Amino acid sequence: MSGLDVSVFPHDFAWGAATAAYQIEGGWNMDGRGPSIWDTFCHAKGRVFEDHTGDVACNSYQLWEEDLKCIRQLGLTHYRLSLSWSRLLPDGTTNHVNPKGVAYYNKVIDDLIACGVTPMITLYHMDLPQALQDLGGWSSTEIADIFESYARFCFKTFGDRVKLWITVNEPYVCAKLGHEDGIFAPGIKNPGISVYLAGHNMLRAHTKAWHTYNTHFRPLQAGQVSLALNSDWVEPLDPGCPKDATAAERYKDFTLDWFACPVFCTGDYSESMRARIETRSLDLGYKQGSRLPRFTKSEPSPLGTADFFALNYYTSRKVKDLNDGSKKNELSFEGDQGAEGVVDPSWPICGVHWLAVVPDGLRKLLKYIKDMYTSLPIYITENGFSQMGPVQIEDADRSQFYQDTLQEVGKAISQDRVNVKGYFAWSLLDNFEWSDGYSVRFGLFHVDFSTPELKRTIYRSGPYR
Ligand code: PNW
Repeated sequence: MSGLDVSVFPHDFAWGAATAAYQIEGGWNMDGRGPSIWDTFCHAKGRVFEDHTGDVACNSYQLWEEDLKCIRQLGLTHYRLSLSWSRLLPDGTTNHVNPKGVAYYNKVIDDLIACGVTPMITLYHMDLPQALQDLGGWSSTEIADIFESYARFCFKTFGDRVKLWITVNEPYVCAKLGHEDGIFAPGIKNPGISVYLAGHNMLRAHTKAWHTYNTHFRPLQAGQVSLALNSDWVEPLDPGCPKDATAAERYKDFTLDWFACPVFCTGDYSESMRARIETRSLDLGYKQGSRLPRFTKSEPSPLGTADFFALNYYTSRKVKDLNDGSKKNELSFEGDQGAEGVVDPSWPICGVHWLAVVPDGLRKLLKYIKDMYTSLPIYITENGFSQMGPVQIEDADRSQFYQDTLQEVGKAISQDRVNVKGYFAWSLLDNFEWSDGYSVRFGLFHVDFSTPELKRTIYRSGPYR
């Protein structure tokens, strides 16, 4: 890519692209794969744009070699993919292992390594085995131990070759969109309650998996494990208004800090988040104990359970106070948060409505993470730009986006001294964009979903650096 000064990036910088199993694989019922919550969610009509499903998606289950060609064509050093839990363990437990699932991922990993591409593997990217949802899913206490067994199985099976692991991708999005808003699988709308329970159990699951790796696998395999946290960069809407300033702090409490504080700061949720939820529970007459669960002494602490910081960054927000707004007396996550993130009118929107393009927000967020949370290396595990409407292979705007963004990452490295180790563009391919189906395209490669060949064509922005 022209114009970008790559000399500020370390020579061993990870230049990657990311995908997720349900979004690309298809083969939803092939070779013994069990159903996941996204199969169920999509097959129930009326939940996803035009009832699109991931049944076939990019058919990466059968067309992996095509994906590998794309990865090689871009000259990527790293590829981030996720494992379909129910392809490996159809009922979610290690009681039944699907050998064809194991063989598929073994081939993917071996091919990547043979081509000099380092795999980064996500264990959980939104697609819980349906059999586990039937037992209560992320709302059940038992899920943490079941996840730990799954993680142990994956470390044992693939960890001789895989050295970079993400346990859970975006616990915020899974908890909030899946258990509060109900617009992601499993489609639960139980405002103000399930969201905290699901988030808590994801943290417990992550913690157990990290400890298992640390104790039993790290000595032999010498890899690194983290969880991927999504965050916007946020500032008060009116910096001169104290209410907006407090609201911006609350916004952070309930988004990045919700997960980052337990893992990187204290081993627990922040005092301010806890106090806020407790006060509002009392005020609203909610008497069934704390809506924000507690970590217990009988389990390992989440503190220190990350070997690097994995950040998914897409956009920024200006935050305004909502404390006295319409949600004041509502038992809900947004009521608890008492803050609303708005888009600055000067920010361009790309494709999806929520994605305002703010490259310098990434630089600010990287510095903030270094200052507030950790001096560990940071991988940007997702960042991207979407397209809607007519396909534009000549996507000059997206090329510009990558150039601007990487410029900002370069400044974070050279001027702010943030230890950024890698950048993964979301996504290698146009794919199944959750509730938006195939109407939103994030790929470095276009995929022609109208024909069974699912032909991949490089966008102009594909060679993003
Ligand atoms: C991330 N939102 O999710 C995911 O990790 C990817 O699987 C996904 O394709 C990508 O971002 C692009 O959306 C998000 O509504 C899903 O704000 C939804 C939101 C943000 C991130």
